[in-house]
Amino acid sequence: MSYVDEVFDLVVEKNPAQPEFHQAVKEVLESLRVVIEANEEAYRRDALLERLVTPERQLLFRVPWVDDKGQVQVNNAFRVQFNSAIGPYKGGLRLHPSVNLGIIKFLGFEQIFKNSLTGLPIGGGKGGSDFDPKGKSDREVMAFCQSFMTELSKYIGADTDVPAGDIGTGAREIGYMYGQYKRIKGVYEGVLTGKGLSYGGSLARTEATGYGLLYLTAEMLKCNGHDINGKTVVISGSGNVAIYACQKAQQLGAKVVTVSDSTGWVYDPEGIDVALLKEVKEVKRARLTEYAAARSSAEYHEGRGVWGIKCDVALPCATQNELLLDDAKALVANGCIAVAEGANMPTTMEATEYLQANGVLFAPGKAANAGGVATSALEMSQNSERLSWTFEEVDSKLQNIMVNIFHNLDNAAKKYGMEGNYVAGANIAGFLKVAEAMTAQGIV
Ligand code: NDP
Ligand code: 2IT
Repeated sequence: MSYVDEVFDLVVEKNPAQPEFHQAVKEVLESLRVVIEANEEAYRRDALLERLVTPERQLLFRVPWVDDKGQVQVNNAFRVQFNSAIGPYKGGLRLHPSVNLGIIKFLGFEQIFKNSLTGLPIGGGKGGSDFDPKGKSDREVMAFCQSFMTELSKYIGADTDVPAGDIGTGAREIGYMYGQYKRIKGVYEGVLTGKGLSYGGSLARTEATGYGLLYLTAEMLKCNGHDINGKTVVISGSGNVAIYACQKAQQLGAKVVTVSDSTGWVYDPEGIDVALLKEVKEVKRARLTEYAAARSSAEYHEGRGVWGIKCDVALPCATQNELLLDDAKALVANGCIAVAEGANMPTTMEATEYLQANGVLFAPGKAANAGGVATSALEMSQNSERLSWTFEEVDSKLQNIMVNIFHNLDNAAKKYGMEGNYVAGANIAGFLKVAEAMTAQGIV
């Protein structure tokens, strides 16, 4: 049996009931076959793949907190410190009822390669909890965040592990967590990114994932003879990534006609009104029904459905496995030319393969959404030098990073005989740097 297949079987055997983790590992290992085969003897001797798929450290802890009625609640929490070969662990914290160890491991594993692709010195990690911020009062969210950080603070630091936002963790949650870390440790350091601008945050971090997604998508289109200007775009999600993807798409001359949330979706043929979307989602924390109620051109539909709308470009920006084979078929039938993943692993493997087989340009999340973590690394740099850069400075660095990422994965795909396969290109380019660092550092 090949080394890749042996290691994949081992992952399934040793990590039962973690399907998302298996899926993430399978996608990476499949596209690494050609690289692994070329170095098989050395990699096998060093158990390089076994070490790569096994987190350096996994923290599991309980988070007790008191709700507004005086009732004690208990949540499960996780921090997976996956790989520190090229820098301190770096990656977000997800707060969502669906969070479990397998979800955090899939996200942490993806983060290793994503962070490598940014070209910046950050290792891979991820964390979170099954706490649901939805419907909780600010006081309850603070109680949870303080209790969560009381335990997490023992394991993180500006030079060891630097968490940030993800689903359910935005500016409010980062603020409460930062306050508690500072209080417990007595140090003012860049231990979290995505901080508020008044206490060490970076300009453009809020916008970075969505903006970066569009910078990479525009470059991919350009290099394949298309122009983002004038394209019709469908977006799923209506959170941090979706909102700023929408904004930048419009700035680049595209028309975004859909957004969604966990209960329904909006079709707005006139183009999404970003100011209204921000008011509904960032200020009121309300449902998309409120967006539709306030805008006569918008239709609201229950359930899922954005991939059935005719478009040139599709940007999944909500969550994992939200774009399935039938959705891919609908996109192809409607003439879609490009899909770029704003979310982590939103497209199933069979949907990805169908899109690629039908000539759709496909940018995987670990490249396309890397602008968020890249700008987090820029926030770390600013914190270290105790300076703040202007919006334009950060944004122009972000643009360069995204354009470089695209060319790195394009070149890697070409070099290994898979021209146009950006999934393989991203996995190979991300892997090679980490593998070289792991090899140089010996058996650790
Ligand atoms: P937010 O919490 O800001 O928004 C998430 C959006 O996705 C909401 O509209 C939410 O709807 C929807 N959503 C979440 N879970 C589900 C679900 N199970 N089914 C349907 N819809 C769902 O998160 P972000 O925008 O930050 O994150 C979105 C994606 O992007 C995630 O995959 C995340 O890992 C990834 N990502 C985020 C980065 C960042 O910097 N924030 C960086 C790189 C990737 P509702 O409000 O109804 O729950
Ligand atoms: O998935 C991701 O890359 C993020 N949620 C951002 C991580 C970060 O450290 O900014």
